[in-house]
Amino acid sequence: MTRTALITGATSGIGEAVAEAFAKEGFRLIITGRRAERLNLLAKTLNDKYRTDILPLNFDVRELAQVESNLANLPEEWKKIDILINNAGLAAGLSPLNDGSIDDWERMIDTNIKGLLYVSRIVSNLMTANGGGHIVNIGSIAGKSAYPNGNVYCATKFAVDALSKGMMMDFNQKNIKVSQVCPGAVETEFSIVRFKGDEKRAAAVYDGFQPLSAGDIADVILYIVKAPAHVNISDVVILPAAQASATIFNRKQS
Ligand code: NDP
Ligand code: 8X3
Repeated sequence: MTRTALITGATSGIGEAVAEAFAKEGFRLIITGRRAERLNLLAKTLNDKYRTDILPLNFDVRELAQVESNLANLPEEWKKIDILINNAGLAAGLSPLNDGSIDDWERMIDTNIKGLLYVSRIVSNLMTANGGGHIVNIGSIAGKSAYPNGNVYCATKFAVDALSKGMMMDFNQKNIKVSQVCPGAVETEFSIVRFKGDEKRAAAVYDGFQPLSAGDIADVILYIVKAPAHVNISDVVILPAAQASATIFNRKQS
């Protein structure tokens, strides 16, 4: 039977690559993000290319009222969500805690933790009503090990790690699988967002080694959601071959 997946943050990077991989697989998709133009273009492109039904929902995961009005009132034919990919997220800034921007902290906490919670609460209830489902949270190597100046971003991803474990326990009796995928360095818009549009500083993050692509992460997520019903791949760390920890990279100087 055709499965339906909801992917948050599908307007770029990992979320967009997952949307393409899932559409190619024939899944029906609910895709979300704040940038409406990109979202609608992606929906049209994937629909034209793969002929699968796509519902674009334009909202900010930080705004509870927007999350509720979009997800609690889904059209009847979209209420059976089989897979939720909690992907929307960001890092903002990279500085010692004493120099940190309160606004950056709030953006990260509100998006990466509270947004994931708002979406998961509603969708897990829909899944329960439909007899089960599969939630995949996008954590990070930053949620396994903190690194200098990463303080609040790392804390939000440690929270995702804890929530993934807690959700797996809470949903164990509800036939909802919970998985977490924790990437290392993936070249997306992530660093451009972190450094507030400074493309040179963002590019330097990936200097001298081959980072992961968003497609590499999408491949892993597709594998996880296609595992047999009795199998849950609960926690995956995926790193570039040149990365050995949150801070150790084998960079070749050119
Ligand atoms: P991108 O910046 O390319 O994509 C982030 C996505 O999140 C965009 O689609 C963006 O959409 C969406 N998003 C951000 N804030 C909000 C919000 N408030 N409401 C709704 N959507 C939002 O980065 P990545 O693809 O790399 O990041 C995806 C996830 O992967 C994040 O959770 C990130 O922490 C995680 N990750 C990334 C790694 C990397 O190295 N790139 C490594 C490990 C984890 P829009 O702006 O349109 O709202
Ligand atoms: C993104 C990876 O190491 O830049 O979560 O924090 S890192």
